[in-house]
Amino acid sequence: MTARIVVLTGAGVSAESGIRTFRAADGLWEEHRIEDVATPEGFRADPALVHRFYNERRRQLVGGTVEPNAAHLALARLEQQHPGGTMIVTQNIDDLHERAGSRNLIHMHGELLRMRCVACDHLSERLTDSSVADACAECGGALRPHVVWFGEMPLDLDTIYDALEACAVFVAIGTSGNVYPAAGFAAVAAQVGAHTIELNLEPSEVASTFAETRYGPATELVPRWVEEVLA
Ligand code: BV8
Ligand code: ZN
Repeated sequence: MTARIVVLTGAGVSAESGIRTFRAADGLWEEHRIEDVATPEGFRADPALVHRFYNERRRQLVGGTVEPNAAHLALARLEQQHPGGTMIVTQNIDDLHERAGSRNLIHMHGELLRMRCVACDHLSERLTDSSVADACAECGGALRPHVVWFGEMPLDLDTIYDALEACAVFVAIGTSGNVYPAAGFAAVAAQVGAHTIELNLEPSEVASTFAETRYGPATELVPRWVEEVLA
C-alpha cells in the first residue's frame, strides 16, 4: 500500500545507537575499502574475509549493547499514529527499525541477520557467525549474507518507486547521499510534487535536491519533526 509519508534512512539514524557509519568506518577495514569487501567480486575472491566483515557487525548487533534510539522510536510512533500512512525505506542492514516497532519497512540493501543461498536463494535467519562451511538447509548450496553489495540490484525497487511517486512528503534521515539509486529518491519525489526534507548531521551530497533541510543529531531532529507532523 502506498503512504503519504516516505522516509529513507541511512547509517546516521543508527549512529547514536552505537553502530558506526560508513563514513566513520570508511577507508580501511582490515586493509580493505568497504567498496572492495562489499562486492560480489570481493566475496568470490575471499569469502572468508567477507564472512569475517559481516560477523563483526552481526556480533555488535546481537551482542545486547545496541538499542533503537529516539529517532527509530519516533518513526515507529509516526507510523502508528499518522492516518495517511508511513513507509520506511532503509539502507541499513541492522534491525533497529523493527525493534523500535516499525512494520511498513523495506530493507533495500538487505539484512545483516539473514543469509541467502547462492544456489536457490533460500533465506534463513542468522544470529551467530557465518562461514564458508555453512550449507543451505534446502539444497546444500553455499550461503552468503543477505546483503546487497555494490554493483548488485537493490531490493524491492518497484515498490519503492511506486511509493515515491505517490507520496506527499519524502524525508531522508542520516544518509550522506553517496550511494545510488537511494541518493536519487528525493529528486523522484520532488518530480511528483512531494515536499522533500533532509534531516542530517551535515548537508549530504544531494542536499540541493531537498526543499527543506535541518541539521543536527537524529535523536533531536526526528522526534521534533514527528511531533510537528502529528500535532
Ligand atoms: C546499483 C549494504 C545498479 C552493504 C550497501 C559511479 C557513480 C554513481 C553510481 C555508481 C558509480 N559506480 C557504481 C555506482 C553504483 C553504486 C554506487 O552508488 N556507488 C557509490 C559508492 C558511488 N551503487 C550500487 O552499486 C547499488 N546498486 O547501482 O545497481 C542499479 C542502478 C539503479 C537502479 C537499479 C540498479 C547498490 C548499492 C548498495 C551497496 N550496499 N549496504 C553493507 O552494509 O555492508 S551501501 C551502504 O553504504 C549503505 O547501505 C548505504 O547505502 C551506504 C552508506 O550510506 P549512508 O547510509 O548514507 O551512510 P554514510 O556513512 O555514508 O553517511 C552517514 C550520514 O549520516 C552522513 O551524512 C552523516 O553526516 C550522517 N550522520 C552521522 N551521524 C548522525 C548523522 N545524521 C544524523 N544524526 C547522527 N547522529
Ligand atoms: Zn539452497
